[in-house]
Amino acid sequence: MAQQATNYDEAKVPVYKLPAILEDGKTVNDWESKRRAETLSLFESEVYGKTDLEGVKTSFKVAKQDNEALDGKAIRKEIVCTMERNGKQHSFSIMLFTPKAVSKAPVFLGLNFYGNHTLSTDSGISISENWVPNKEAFFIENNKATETSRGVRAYRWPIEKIIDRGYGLANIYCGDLDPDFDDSFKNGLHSILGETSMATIGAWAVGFSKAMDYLETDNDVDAKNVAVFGHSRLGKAALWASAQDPRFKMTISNESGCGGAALSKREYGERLEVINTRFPHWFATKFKKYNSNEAALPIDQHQLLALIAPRALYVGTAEDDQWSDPRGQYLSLYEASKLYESYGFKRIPEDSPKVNETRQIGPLGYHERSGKHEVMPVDWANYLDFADKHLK
Ligand code: GTR
Repeated sequence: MAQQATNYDEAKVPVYKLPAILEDGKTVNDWESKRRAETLSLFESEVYGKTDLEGVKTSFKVAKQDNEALDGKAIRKEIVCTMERNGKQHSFSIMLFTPKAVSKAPVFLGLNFYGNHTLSTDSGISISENWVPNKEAFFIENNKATETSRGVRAYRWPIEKIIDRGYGLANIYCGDLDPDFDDSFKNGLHSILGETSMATIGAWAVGFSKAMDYLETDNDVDAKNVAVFGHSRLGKAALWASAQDPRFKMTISNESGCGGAALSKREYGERLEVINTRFPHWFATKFKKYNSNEAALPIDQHQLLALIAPRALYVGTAEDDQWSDPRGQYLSLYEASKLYESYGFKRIPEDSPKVNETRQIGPLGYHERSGKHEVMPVDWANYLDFADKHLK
């Protein structure tokens, strides 16, 4: 299939028309009574597929607990979540650290790329037996995680800092929910579901909500103050989870880009044809209909952000990650801020802030830091400051 050249030139962004989040003259009441549900169902049918867990029974079991984790500062639990339907089961683990200094802690809930054990060198953390990508061959062998990979992603998750600031951290390995390869939806959560339009990002989003079901039962957690966090493809999943599940008080999208926070109709950086070809399992089959035809989309990603209103929402981007279109992610947030305005908050300015300048206005946050596609300490510094305002 011939593919278009990637556009990184602002002057070559086509003239595009974004569907209105809310028609002129309509109110928050119109949004909440009608337009919100219409918008959600468009994302289900055109983009991510529908989350249909009809007939699924879910149970949780605390399988491991260490009350002296992180040199005695934290409690670490491993919770096994089992989902069952028509006699078939699928299980995944939730890793949870909570600070002992706080009786009920607000929590950051995230998904990770290579296993919960990659977040810390703590040898008590179980290593997933499931398929792991071989991409980082130095710590993955034959698609299996091994002891050598303990802590390899700790730099992306400053657990001690999070705990010291009074927050908990919960995490799930995304491959325990649904493996990140095109398996015609046979594995992971799909293995217990019948015919479904839900794709892999949809299955990852389910993980966030199932973890929330558990957090609501944990006495060490303040489940009214949970932030979802995801980087890149997992940022797309975090946004979709929060759009569907209003229990999340705060949402952080770190460089989620195409199919996440970025506007598709700008056709800047990653395009739908590219993402749908390289990752045919991420989105609903119907999304492919818009390959090289973003103009025909009846919705765009600013409406995904609008589904999170009026809750706290932070979009982090990076200057060297033009593939994910930082400007398109900011404009998406700007458009969504018009709905926040209807809720009585301030609309954010249309111009992006300067690189490395943090913009936090009411429930909306944004930065474009210098550097590449990554999760950096400065990203977390901003997210923690934002959380101090919205989760405490
Ligand atoms: C890229 C993909 C992006 C982003 C990224 C990631 O290959 O094109 O949309 O999801 O992967 O997840 O790191």
